[in-house]
Amino acid sequence: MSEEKVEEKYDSSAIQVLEGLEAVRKRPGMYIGTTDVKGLHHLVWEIVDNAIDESLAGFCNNIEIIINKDNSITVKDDGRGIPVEKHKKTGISTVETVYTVLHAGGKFGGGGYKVSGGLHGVGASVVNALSKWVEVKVYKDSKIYYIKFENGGHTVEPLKVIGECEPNRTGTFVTFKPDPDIFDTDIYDYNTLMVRVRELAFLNKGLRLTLRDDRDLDESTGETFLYEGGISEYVKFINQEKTPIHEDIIHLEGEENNVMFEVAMQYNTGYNENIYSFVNNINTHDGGTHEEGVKRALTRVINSYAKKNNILKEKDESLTGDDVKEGLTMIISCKHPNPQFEGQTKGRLGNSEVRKLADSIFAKGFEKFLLENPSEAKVIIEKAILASRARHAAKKAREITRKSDLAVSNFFGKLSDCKSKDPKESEIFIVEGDSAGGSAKKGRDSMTQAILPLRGKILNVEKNRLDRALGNEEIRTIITAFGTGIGDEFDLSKLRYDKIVIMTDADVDGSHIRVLLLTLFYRFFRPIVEEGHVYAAQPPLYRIMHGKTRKYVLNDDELNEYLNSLPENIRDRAEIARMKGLGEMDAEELNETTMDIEQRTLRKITVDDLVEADSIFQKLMGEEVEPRRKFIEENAQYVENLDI
Ligand code: 28F
Repeated sequence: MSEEKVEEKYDSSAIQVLEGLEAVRKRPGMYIGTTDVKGLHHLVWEIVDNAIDESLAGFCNNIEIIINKDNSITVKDDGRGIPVEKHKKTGISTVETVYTVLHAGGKFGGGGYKVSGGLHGVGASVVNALSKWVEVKVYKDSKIYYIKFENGGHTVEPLKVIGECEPNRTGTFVTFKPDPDIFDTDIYDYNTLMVRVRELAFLNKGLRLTLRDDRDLDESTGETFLYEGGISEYVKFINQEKTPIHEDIIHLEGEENNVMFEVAMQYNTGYNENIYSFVNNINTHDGGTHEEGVKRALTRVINSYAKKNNILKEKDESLTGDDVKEGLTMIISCKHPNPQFEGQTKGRLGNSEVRKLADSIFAKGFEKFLLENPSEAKVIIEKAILASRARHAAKKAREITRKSDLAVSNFFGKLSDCKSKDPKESEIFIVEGDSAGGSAKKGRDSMTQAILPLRGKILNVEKNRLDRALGNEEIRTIITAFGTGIGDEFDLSKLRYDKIVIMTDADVDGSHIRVLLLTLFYRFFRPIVEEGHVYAAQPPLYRIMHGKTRKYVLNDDELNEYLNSLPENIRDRAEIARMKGLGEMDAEELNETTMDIEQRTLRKITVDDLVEADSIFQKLMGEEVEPRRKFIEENAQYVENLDI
């Protein structure tokens, strides 16, 4: 093609490039979901996914992620290196094409959710569009190539060779700085990155992932994750604070019409199911056909094995899906060339053909395991039978609860309900003890604020099944007050309050009650937490008096900030009192500091990372005392700092 031809071609595609990236800057949410802290972290995953794709292709074994001092991010891989020769369609190098031409397969764009697994560089141009600058280095053919983009993807340093490297050294290094004009925050959170990097290591066995934080002035911190055992090690990790009921982690895998399918599972003595499923490393929080196929097969295989081996009598009722999932930790990982994601957050796999495929691969493998391990099979089935008996007992207990509590005055004796019957404006404050209950009743707005004083400690539901929980007076009162029912009868639309505020003291005792309540909500009322109805009240820690002014502050930082804001002479005379607890605040103080909608500060409790939250609950509420004692000592105020 003659020079001017290429020239003219380049202009037209150059315009298309800028229009494409401009579109991303105009509506970033279309491509990365949000521009809050979640969107900021999503940029990292777009680049890391491209390195992971190079690993899936079999050419990359190491990926390094570095948080630089300026909160820019560097991602390095030792793959083949993005091709540098001219791209036939665009007339510019492939690496520049990958970073400047918007691909149709973007997230929420054409073709639904971001398709990873082999389609290199899908998200790279989106990251470029939303970055202040991006630098790419490619190591290949004994050379180091370099290209730089600025202000949303403009090429400011065209591709050039900047050095030599050893002939067998290949890879791609990308550094980008998110554009502060696009994102609410540009501060990266190490823990957020760590949890997902660790998960990617579990999901991609044998791939080494290193995360390093160079922002701390004197020393950089970092961790390396490498799991040869893949998702079996993920199950072991989740079960580390639990007590397994069979030694080995069961691992099954299979492939049918180039869909890869893998399951790892292990039962523990607990009562909760921890089942996490993934498609092409994407966490399908809302499940989908892969999960449904496995669960269907699990129930069928366990029932048929139990009947065949006379562990269940013919006349016995079959075990349900819930019975066979009690205490089960399971990771399902599916690799699919053309996944269809459904739902608001694209967290559900929709491909219908996967249901049967998952069912048959799982059933074959699990049947084989049960036949080859009769003693493990017996232990697993007996646990499901116990769960089934508890389910029947819970049903009976619930019947008793419904009849007795609603009628018996003792329930209403406990709850000081609000006058309004409109859930949208109603709030319920759960307080510890009658003294706090007393001042809360006096200090509240009785139109919209209900008070539920807890007299005793509520049961630790982490260590008890639903039927035991229903035997606990305090828990029955909470269930009746919420109005939603519990367990498989739970109905969020019946929730009688928009806000459920845990108002306990900031001391260890108060934190313990808060954790017991959170465990109860997390285990048996999870949608209430997921929908953001649960809050922790933030009672003040200090009262500062000077002249007629009374100022309350939540913590040490606010105390220093307020004192520094006072003129020298007033500051010296100010009287600072540390608040002992809610119980010794009078009604007016409690109202103006902690309850009054205009003045209070509530911390919303969100279940953001199930695995993390689950392991924290395990530490605090599980059987093993050691992890709990250590953890509470370290984090007595943990709920203040942790959005669980
Ligand atoms: C730090 C981020 O982006 N790594 C990548 C490759 C390797 C190839 C490639 C990428 C255009 C669309 C094919 C090399 N040699 N790390 C990364 N490594 N992209 S992105 O190709 C992109 C082409 O698909 C590559 C031979 N084949 C592919």
